Amino acid sequence: MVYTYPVGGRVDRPVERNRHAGRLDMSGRSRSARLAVLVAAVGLVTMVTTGVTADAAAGAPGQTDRAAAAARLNLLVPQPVLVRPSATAPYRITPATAVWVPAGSAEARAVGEQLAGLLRRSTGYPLPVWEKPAGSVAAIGPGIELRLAGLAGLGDEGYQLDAAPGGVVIRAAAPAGLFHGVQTLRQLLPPAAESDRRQPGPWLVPAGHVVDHPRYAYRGAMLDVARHFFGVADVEHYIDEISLYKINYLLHLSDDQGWRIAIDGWPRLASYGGGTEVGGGPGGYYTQGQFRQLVAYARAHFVTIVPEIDGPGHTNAALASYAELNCDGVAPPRYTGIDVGFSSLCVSKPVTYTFLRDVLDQLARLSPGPYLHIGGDEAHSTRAADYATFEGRELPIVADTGKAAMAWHDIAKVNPPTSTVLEFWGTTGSDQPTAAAAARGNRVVMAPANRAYLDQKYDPSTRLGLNWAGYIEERDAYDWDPGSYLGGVTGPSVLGVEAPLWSETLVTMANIEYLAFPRLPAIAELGWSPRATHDWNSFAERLGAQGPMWTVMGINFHASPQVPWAPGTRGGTD
Ligand code: TNX
Repeated sequence: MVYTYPVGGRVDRPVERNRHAGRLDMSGRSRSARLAVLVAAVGLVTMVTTGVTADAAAGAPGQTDRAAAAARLNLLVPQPVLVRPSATAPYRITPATAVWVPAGSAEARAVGEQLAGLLRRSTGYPLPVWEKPAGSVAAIGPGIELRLAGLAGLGDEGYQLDAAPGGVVIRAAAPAGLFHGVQTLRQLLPPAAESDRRQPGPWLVPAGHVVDHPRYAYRGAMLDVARHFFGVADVEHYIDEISLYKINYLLHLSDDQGWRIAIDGWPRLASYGGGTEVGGGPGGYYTQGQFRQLVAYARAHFVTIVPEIDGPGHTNAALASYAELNCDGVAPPRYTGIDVGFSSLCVSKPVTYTFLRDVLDQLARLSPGPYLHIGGDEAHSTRAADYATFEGRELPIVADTGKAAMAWHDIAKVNPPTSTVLEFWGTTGSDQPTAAAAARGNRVVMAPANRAYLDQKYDPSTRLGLNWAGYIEERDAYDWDPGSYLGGVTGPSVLGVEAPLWSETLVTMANIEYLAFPRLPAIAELGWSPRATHDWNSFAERLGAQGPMWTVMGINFHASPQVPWAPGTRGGTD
């Protein structure tokens, strides 16, 4: 197996926290010295593929390790479209393993860098990232190869993963597919691979073939940073966690208790309206630079930020910041409770629409995704006629920005244009206005509150969360079908699913994790996996196998009594 590569081709610099002494650091070497190192590396790789060096260096993996590796192929969440185990030996990551990426795709390279960076921490191996020139052919490996290649019917997010004794190849039509394939690979490795400290291994990837693509294009994990503010680092951490389960959309940015994004021309929205939160804490907001940073971080994890600015209700923070937005010209005090439905923008005032245009224009420019979420829910303080007037003026403002509007399904009653995506948060299987909108052509994201709301308590003993939609244990979160839950909203009318995490009771990242895990992976599986794979017992077993990995990652999760957690699982507390 011979590879060619560009002499002087870029070589990854291991991240600082890598403590491995013998790494291949190519920086500062002459061209010929670099070539020599590369040739030596190929020699090593050749020996590894013939099975010599690795076992001699680190001791051959025992039967238990091999059996555990083989089992992992059947313990993936979300369940892939097709998994075919192979009888051959697993692939073993060794000190000679390289991550190969296609030349000429910065995005694909970044995915390779992420994988290498993650595995360097736990394996201590150098894991250089090398570019493979277009046109070079090889069946498999050596090492782990990310390959951009058209694959019929898998779309941009689909991928194919092949693991054999000589290496692992992940193929996808686009970098998003490579990223999702890498998330699958992470679950194929032992849980210790997720450690941020060097672990003994062995690092076995079970031999087999996986073909995968999502059932739905939209798989959201809305996080409410308004009721309690969460800074950039927390949101990035949540992006790390949700993207492991192939979630691809995020974010709720304003509500009664807080306005969380700086808007040019309306400085008090953030400086005053962002200055508190539920319970009266200090709150906070993102500068536009920080928001750009979040967008970029999300993008690198193939997550799209959908900014939500709720209106005409859920707007007390804006009304408190600017008196002119109120019909009576008087700014209310800021609000730190958890009631809903008491605030409304002033529908009859022109300044309301100047404000909305300024906000939505700026957010549209900051957000590369296709949607702006405009809320529209629980406008109990806005008369029905005013609500229709308001949405009738706001929807064209969104259209002017070049984005499609997304809104809670309450907006269905005003016949929004068919480009408007409705997000269903009801708790019953029928909603006439939403069904009628679907019949007209609107698409719907399913987030039924009694199934998908991550902020609802698991059971009466859960300290965090609310329970207005009921208690939601793991099986409740998993055992429903987004494709048939709501009458008249089936087939192509369903754009996807979302797992909203409202933050009235959430103060810390540990709080977020406790409510999101293990229910977020349930909703993620509903969004990704084919309906034909739906099976509670299978899901519960596969979910149970995530426990040791979450334990290694330090995720503070609810060890649901409904799930057979694998040995090595340590649940968290709320
Ligand atoms: C309802 S349903 C809300 C949120 C609350 C949540 C609490 C919907 C679109 N809005 O404003 O935070 O309940 O569970």
